[in-house]
Amino acid sequence: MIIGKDIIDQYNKAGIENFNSDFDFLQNKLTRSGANVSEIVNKIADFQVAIPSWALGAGGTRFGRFSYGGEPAALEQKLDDVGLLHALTHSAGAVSLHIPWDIPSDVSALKESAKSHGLVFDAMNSNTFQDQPGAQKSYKFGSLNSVNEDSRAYAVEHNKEVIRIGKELDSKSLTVWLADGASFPGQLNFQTALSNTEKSLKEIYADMPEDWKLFIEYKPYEPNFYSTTIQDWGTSFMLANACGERAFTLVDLGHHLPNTNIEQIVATLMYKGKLGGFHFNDSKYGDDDLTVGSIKPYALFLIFNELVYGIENNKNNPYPAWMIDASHNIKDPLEDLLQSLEAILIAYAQALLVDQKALKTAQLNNDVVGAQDILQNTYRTDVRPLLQAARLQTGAALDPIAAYRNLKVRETLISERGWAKASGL
Ligand SMILES: [Mn+2]
Repeated sequence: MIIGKDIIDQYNKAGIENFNSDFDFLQNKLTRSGANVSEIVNKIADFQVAIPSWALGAGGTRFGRFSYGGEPAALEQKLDDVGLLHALTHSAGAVSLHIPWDIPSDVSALKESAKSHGLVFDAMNSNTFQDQPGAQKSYKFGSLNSVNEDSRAYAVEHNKEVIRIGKELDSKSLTVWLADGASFPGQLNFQTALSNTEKSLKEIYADMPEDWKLFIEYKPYEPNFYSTTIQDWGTSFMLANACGERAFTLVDLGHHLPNTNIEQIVATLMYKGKLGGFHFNDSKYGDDDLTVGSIKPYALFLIFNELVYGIENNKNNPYPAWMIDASHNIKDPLEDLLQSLEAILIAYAQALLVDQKALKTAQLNNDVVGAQDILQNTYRTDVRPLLQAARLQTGAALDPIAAYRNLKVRETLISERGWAKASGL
């Protein structure tokens, strides 16, 4: 299924009058307070978030998985789904592949398909957290950190293969997330595990083309429940520094213990020019991978406030690679991703509206009440008409979820692909 611009334009007609009235109201209000509304709308229109190939079908838990009708069965269909999201929002202009789940059989055909949807290939993801059918070495007791030299070499070689495939697709970065760790005290020597990981990552880093970046993700626990070798931002930061200047830390919102101050981690990493990538999701308890902004929207805003500050003030930090890393267990995966994109852009728009000059003055005067008011007044502004203006400008849908339902996208996918999940997710 392909949603053409003419269909979206036609659909938008019904909502244009309400939009104009909502936008005029907000524009007047924001202009009065000194905001440059058209500049902000342009920034929202430019903001692109990568969709990972594994988020397009129903996820699951360790207890089970409930399939969703019309799920993509092959890589080409996954690209088509991201294309649908991009047509509706014009903010999902990149796809992030996972090897070996997404090994392309025909690279040039895949690149052609991506181009037709207006998509680029973002960071490549390696997988050393499970053994593949026919694997010659096992990762059961670790991959890059393994005490077994053969398993380490096997895992390093896999990452090199991911780089090779990524090069063919014009990707420019590799994300490494490791499940490596221990489930019981005494199982691993912490220092040996860390040293092996560092050596392995340096080998992978040395294999990357000059214009590639390495993103090192961290996570405190799960699947190992006693220790994880790259457990926190500090360990990732240390390893990135050990690898070199094109290695960076990647922050995944769900990879923190409860109540961690993630906005402060973001600020610290950007201050040192080491925040490379960012994975969006939300959680109540652990790495729940829920829809972005569904549980802690204010925390998301505070994080974006630091991201925007860092983008504007820390020129030593590269522009971060954005990706949604969520799992949809009961919702329509595409509707869930549309909700996540909306939440991301709302937080981004609000962060762009923070009066940084007034905030700095309040901070210099130790005006605690004033500083809090500046942030909360912005957070309490309904910025959705700005998102709609950006979408109208780029030919996307005024209300992507309503358009998705109105155009019967899921029903069409089910009729095209059927109910049964074939493979590949
Ligand atoms: Mn992640």
